[in-house]
Amino acid sequence: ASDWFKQRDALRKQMETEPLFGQYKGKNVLVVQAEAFQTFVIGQSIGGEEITPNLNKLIGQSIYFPNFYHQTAQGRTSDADFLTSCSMHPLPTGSAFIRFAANEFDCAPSILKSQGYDTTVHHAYDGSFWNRNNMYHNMDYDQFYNIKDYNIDEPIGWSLGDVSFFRQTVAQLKERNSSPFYALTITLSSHHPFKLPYANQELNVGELQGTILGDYVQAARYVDSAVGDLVQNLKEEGLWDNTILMFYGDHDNSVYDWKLYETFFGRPVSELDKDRIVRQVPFFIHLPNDEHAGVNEKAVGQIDTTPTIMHLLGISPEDRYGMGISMLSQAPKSVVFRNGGFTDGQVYYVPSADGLVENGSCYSLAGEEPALTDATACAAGAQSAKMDLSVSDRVIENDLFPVFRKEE
Ligand code: GP9
Repeated sequence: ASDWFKQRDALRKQMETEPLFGQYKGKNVLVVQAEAFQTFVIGQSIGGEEITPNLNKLIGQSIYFPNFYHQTAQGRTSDADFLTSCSMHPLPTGSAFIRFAANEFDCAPSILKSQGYDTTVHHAYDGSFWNRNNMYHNMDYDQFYNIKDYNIDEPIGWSLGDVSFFRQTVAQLKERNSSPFYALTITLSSHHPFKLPYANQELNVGELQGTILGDYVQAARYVDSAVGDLVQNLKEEGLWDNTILMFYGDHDNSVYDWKLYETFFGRPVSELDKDRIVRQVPFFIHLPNDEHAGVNEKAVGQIDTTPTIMHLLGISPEDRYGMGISMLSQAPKSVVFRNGGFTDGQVYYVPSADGLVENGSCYSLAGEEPALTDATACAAGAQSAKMDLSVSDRVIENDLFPVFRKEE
C-alpha cells in the first residue's frame, strides 16, 4: 500500500506546476454538502418552471463539473463527508466515521488548520449521529456546530429547515470573526422521504404529484431557494467576494422506481442511464468575482475534493496522505465506485454481481451516444479500481498512515 501512495504522489503533485495553483491562497472556503442532491434535477424544468433556478445561475458563474460522481456506500452521508474531507474510499461495510474514528487521516480541517485557517463544521442534527462528535474531534475541527447550537425556528423534516440553517450558520461565522475560515455545512431538509410542509412546496409537479419523486423534486426546489438565500446573505455580510463556495450532493435519493424517472424525463431510461442517474451528483466551485467560470468535462469524484481545495489554496500534497487528485489538474484519473465500477470519461464500467469483468457491462463514452463495447476495454480499469479499493481498505482497517510516516 505504501508503494501505491508513492506512485499516486507524482500525479497528485502535478498540480503544483499547473494554472490556478495557489491563486486563491488565503481565501475563505465554504463547502455545502447537500443531502441526497442529484444532478438530474439541475437545468431541468417541471410544469414550465426551472426546478433549480438559483443553482443554475450559480453554476453559470462557477467551474461546473457535469461528470462528477458520488462514491458512497453503506455509510451514506458520513461516507460522502469521509470521501470529500479525507480523500479516502468508504468501507465495503459500515461507516469509517463509526468504525475507525480514532485513526489518523489527513482531512481538510487539519490540513487547512496547519495553514492558519479557522475550521468549523455545521449540521443541525444530533452530534452523535454517524459518530460525528468523535470523528470531527479527530479531524481537528475547531468547532462542530450541531443541533444544540441552532434555534429550531423553521421545523422541517428531521430538524431545522435549510433556509434557517444557512442563515444561522452565516451568523455563527460572522460571530467567530476569524479569517480565513474553512467551513463545511451539511444540509438536511432534502432527506428521504422528502415530505415538505405544504407551504414549502413551490412547484407544480403534474403527474408526479403524490409520488416520492414528485416530493423529491419539491425538496430539491426548497434546497435551491435556501442556497439562493445563502448567497444573498453572504453578499450582505461582505463575505461573498473573498470566499470560495463549493457545492456538492452527498449521495443519491434511494428512489429506484424507474417508471417515475421516465415520467420525469418523458423518455425511456437505459441501464446506463440508471447507473449514472444514481451516481451523478452536482459539483461546482464558485470563485470570487465569478473567475474561471465554465464547464470542466473531466470525470471526477468526491475523493478529489480536498486535493482541489489544496490546489486553489496552494497547499502541497507532499506528506499529506489521500487518494484523490485535484479536479483542476490535467493528471489522468478515473472515478472508482465502491461496487468496483469506474469511469475515466472514455469508458464506464458497471460490474456484474459476480465481479467478473467479462460479465459486467462496459460502455464506450467516446461516440455521440454511449454504446456497449467489449469488456476488454474496461479490463485494466476494473483491475486498477479493485486495487484502489483494496489499498484504501487496508490503510483504514490497519491505521497505516502513521506507519507510512515512520517509514519515510
Ligand atoms: C443526519 C444526516 C443524514 O445527520 O446526515 O444522514 P443519511 O441518513 O443521509 O446518511
